[in-house]
Amino acid sequence: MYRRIAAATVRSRLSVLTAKKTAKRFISQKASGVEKELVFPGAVRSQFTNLLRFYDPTNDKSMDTYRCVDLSGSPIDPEYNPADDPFFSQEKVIKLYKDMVTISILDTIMYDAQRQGRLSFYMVNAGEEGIAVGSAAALGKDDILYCQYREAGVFLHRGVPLDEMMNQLYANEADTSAGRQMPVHYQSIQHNIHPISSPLATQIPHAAGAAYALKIAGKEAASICYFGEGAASEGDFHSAFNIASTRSCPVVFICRNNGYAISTPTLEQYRGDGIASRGKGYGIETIRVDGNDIFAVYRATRDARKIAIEEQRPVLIETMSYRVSHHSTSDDSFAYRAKTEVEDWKRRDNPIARLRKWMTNQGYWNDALDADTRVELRKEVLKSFSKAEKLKKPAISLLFEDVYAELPLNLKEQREELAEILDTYPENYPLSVFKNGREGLGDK
Ligand SMILES: Cc1ncc(C[n+]2csc(CCOP(=O)(O)OP(=O)(O)O)c2C)c(N)n1
Ligand SMILES: [Mg+2]
Repeated sequence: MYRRIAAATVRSRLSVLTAKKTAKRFISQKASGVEKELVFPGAVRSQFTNLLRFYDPTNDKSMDTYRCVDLSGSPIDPEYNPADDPFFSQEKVIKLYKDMVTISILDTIMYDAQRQGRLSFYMVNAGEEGIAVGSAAALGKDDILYCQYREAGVFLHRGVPLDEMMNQLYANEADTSAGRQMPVHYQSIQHNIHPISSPLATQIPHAAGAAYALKIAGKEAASICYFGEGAASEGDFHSAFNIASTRSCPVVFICRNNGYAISTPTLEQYRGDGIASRGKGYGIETIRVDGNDIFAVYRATRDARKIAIEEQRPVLIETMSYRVSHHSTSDDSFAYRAKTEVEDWKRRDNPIARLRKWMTNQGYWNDALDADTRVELRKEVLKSFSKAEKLKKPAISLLFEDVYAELPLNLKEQREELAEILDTYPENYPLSVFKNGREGLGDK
């Protein structure tokens, strides 16, 4: 059962840990007698050998990939059957399924809308809906979340309204990021999800730092960090993993390994055993799971979160998937991968089809229900879409606000200059699309 730990217990445990560490540090500096070997402080568990052998990691067995439901939707874990897990009531499973389907419908509509020039950019989640929704289902409301950009399901499942996501995509006057971010850079203060940041991997050290803060404050919550396997090539990944490990930070790292970093396939990104082997390298407990199996993702995240909070240390989950879509609307992936490769994946397996098979086996679902549900969800997405599209763009004054408490001289000058240009050439600037039009900038 889940062990609850009070803030005071965490704090006292931390001070004991610090005291023990200090004591240990002194002992390891001392010789422990002539008859005993000295232990090198840099590898205290290493044994001496008289054989000169280079360690070759390519001889290691690759880390297993955990799944509890197979391609046909049948349970295969002798120790765990989702049908017996009280968490997966019929109602709950249908909610998980609907969230995944909603994201996939959102993807289709927004991808096409971008192609029609109605928004500037979009990134689809196809093939990775199970990772986002399944992991989000295992999190607590006080957990602090950091996403990359292909985790729309996390936002939706955590309760961020579709309207709010759509407002962000349209960068309209109701957008919580005030129209200052690219589309798909969602955020939600209310749901403890930090804004998505375009420069890759910046969220990883942030998440490690937030976890350290949670530890110091003795909070019963974890920091949760999503990133792609490509982002794991950044220096930020390595510094974050090392600080999280050495400071024992309660953070769950969730890597989505979808086989590509834009056009670079994983075969060209690394030679090791995926990203999981790096967790091992940093002394972080690690599991690799099948990202198409929402139950496996949920279960791994639930257990990882428990370890992070109860044992106050980081955990890595490498979720395996395949990026079915182009990287973004700015990419044409058929320039670097075969269409047949993508078609094969689409046909063989995906998280939505897998859960649907399981639900059908359970008698929870059938084709008619599925068709009706999809029609309903499509209507909901389209309703949000047309509401967001009708709203105006944010007021122009927001170009200058929210950075300094008081506008510095150089920005005041730029603002005056902009006002002058807008007033001189009104025919070239259709200000009616912005909230309060020209008035939205204020006086010169
Ligand atoms: C610092 C930085 N370098 C490069 C980019 C350009 N870029 C955006 S996404 C991406 C690939 C990331 O791949 P991965 O982390 O595997 O995520 P995926 O797109 O596969 O979900 C790159 C190189 C960037 N945004 N930031
Ligand atoms: Mg990737």
